[in-house]
Amino acid sequence: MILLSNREPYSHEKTAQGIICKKAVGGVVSALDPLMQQHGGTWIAWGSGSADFTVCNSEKKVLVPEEDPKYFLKRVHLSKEDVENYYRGFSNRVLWPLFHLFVDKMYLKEEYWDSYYKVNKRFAQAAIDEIDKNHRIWIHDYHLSLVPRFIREARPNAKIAFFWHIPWPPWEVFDSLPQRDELLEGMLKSDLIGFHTRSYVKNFMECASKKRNTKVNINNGIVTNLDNKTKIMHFPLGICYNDFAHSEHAQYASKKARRLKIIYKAKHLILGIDRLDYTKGILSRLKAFELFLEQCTEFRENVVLTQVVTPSRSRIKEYGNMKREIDETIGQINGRFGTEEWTPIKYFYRKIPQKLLISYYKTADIGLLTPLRDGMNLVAKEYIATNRKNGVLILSEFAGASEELTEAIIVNPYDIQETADAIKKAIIMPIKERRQRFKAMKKKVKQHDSEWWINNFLEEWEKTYA
Ligand code: GDG
Repeated sequence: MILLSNREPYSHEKTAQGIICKKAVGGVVSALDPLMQQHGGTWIAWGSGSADFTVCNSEKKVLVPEEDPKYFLKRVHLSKEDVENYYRGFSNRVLWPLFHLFVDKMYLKEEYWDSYYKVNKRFAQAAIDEIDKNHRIWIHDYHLSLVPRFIREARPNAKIAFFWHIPWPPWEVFDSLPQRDELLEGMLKSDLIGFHTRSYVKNFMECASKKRNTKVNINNGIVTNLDNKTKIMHFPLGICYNDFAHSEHAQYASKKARRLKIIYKAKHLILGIDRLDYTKGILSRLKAFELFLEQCTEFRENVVLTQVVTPSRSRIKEYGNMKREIDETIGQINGRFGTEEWTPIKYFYRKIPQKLLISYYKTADIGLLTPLRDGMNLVAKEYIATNRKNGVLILSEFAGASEELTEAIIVNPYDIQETADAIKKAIIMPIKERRQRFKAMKKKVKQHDSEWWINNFLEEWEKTYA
């Protein structure tokens, strides 16, 4: 297997104690690292750690995991300009907003596209240098949409698949991208393209149908672009269920969870965990919580919202502004409703350790995850896998996960009143109903875990060559 993604699964960092190897956290690495460890091969990614190239050999490769090496991590070097233009620019200021339907946040600049094109070529070359006829090449996410094309040009018979982790928008939105043709052309050199949900598949097919020299067959999910046939399917990404339900931190987490409940003096603990991003709907959620406190006076002093915001992309201006707005809104709400004994919102702006994350998942009575748009939202699945209290999930209808987790209380996150009502509904929900909904969701999260996702994807990929 040759796997390509922008972010690397392990980074090497210079510290006062010497060079240390850090594993990246997050759903994608948790799903794909075991696959690579099992099959071996090469994972190609941006070498972003401060000591990444110090530990690599002359081919920019290092064996990972450090303690029990199983596969090669091959690093692609990005200059400061590449990071600014390919990563922060085209990937995160053009594709990210547009594909999450925030068209007016899209910021176009010529250097962005030039750099995206060049860096995609560099990633492709790093793969081309490795390929032999038995290899499978699996490319991940919106940073690398042109890579299939560059690889196909050099290796016409290569076996190439792509997985797109963010939403795919309807044609009327995709249409606004000046490089829409290049993007489709790049991706359609894959044999298989996967998305999280049926609706993203439908949108993609519609966009492909507008392209010249392209035929779309809705019935069998095949798009034919010139000589190339690509199968388009949905594969909802699952989590590594056991890492959450039977976590190695279980003992610590149970103890901590009990303490959290006492420290917070909360009869009802609500949890929100998000990367700092306008797509995650943090501000609308805070406004909904404020409205709930305003209208449902009987629950004041009994409810605490714990909101963890993980720093992300802080060097992009909008993100810095949004952080300030979140800080201010939380200050206002706590100032308005808080008492000597009770703070309505406990707010953490940092990445919390995994064992604390598990403690919160375990003990929260309500998971409040209301992104304005989200490819999947793995936090929702992690909460259900870990929770021990028949927790109620309030989930945005615009998160990919809502296609599967239909027993959640599904809300339109733009509708502040509906979200406030959902908080009340979750608090007063009879235990029997909580149990039923929770059990049904847990079953799905357990069955459709990351291993199921990978096997399903690999099987369908194999079928494309039958
Ligand atoms: C993209 C798409 C799609 C978060 N804060 C902490 C922490 N996390 C971990 C969670 C979870 C992951 O990060 C976040 O995953 P999400 O899926 O919720 O969101 P994105 O990062 O935006 O991911 C998304 C995903 O790709 C996969 O395809 O679902 O739609 O946007 O695993 O646990 N982990 C720790 N501390 C934190 O503070 N330890």
